[in-house]
Amino acid sequence: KYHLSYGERAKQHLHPVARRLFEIAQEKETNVVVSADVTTAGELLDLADRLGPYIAVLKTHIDILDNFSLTVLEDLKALAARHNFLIFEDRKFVDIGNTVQKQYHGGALQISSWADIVNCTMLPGEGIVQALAQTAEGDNFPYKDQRALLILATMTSKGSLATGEYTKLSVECARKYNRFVIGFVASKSLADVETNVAPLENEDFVLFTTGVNMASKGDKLGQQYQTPQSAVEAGADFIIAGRGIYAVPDPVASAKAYKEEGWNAYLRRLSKD
Ligand code: UP6
Repeated sequence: KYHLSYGERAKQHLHPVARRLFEIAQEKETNVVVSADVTTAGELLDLADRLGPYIAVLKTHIDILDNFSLTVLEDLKALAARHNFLIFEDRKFVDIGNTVQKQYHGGALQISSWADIVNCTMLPGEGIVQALAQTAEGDNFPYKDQRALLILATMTSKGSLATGEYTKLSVECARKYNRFVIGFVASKSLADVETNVAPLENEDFVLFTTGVNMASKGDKLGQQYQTPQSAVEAGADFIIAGRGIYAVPDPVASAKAYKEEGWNAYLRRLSKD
């Protein structure tokens, strides 16, 4: 679907969360996701408020907050509503079905109550997706149709084992559970991955790409970066940047720069196909 605009994809998509995501991207003219990996509630809310106008999604690791409390999430939700962005908790669920259901819905972090989008790894096999989908599609789930899952299909860290069979199972499970799974986190398009599950009719999975940085090639702990432009050229619909945006003297200026590069690359992709 790379030849379609976000607005067109918003109209056609069957999943309400994907529709909202594309609508936001189109309206705000941004495909930027900021990975707000700061460790205090104050910094997180401050970033959300200042960067909110320039992003489509705010990605959190809520368990890295030193001073976590559930009230932070009320404030975060209010900022998401004010600035019109979605919240993606980068929880990377990785356990048996019975456990991830409890980690997702309820628990200390109440993730299902505030995160529009969550993600999981495929290491445990199909059951993890089945379990999360079962929770989200259950009759008693209060946020029905307002929640979505991304599958972590590849990783950006050096020596990652999220390749081959792992990535193949990611695509297969996205197809099998497409009422909850809206896409992937991966470094490039997965359109060429050979699978044993045929593509769906009008399939339109959303691709989020992490490891995006305009000024660095990587860090000392194995992270590997590409630029917003190369990510979009490789198939990213949304570019996720953390330190490139928040760990610089002027995060607002940086968010604007990523927005511009990401959006221009998207426009070029549209005009090419
Ligand atoms: N992330 C990756 N690579 C992956 C999956 N997730 O970097 O394969 C996440 C990290 C971090 C963010 O957990 O929150 O994306 C990247 O941050 P950075 O831009 O500061 O490197």
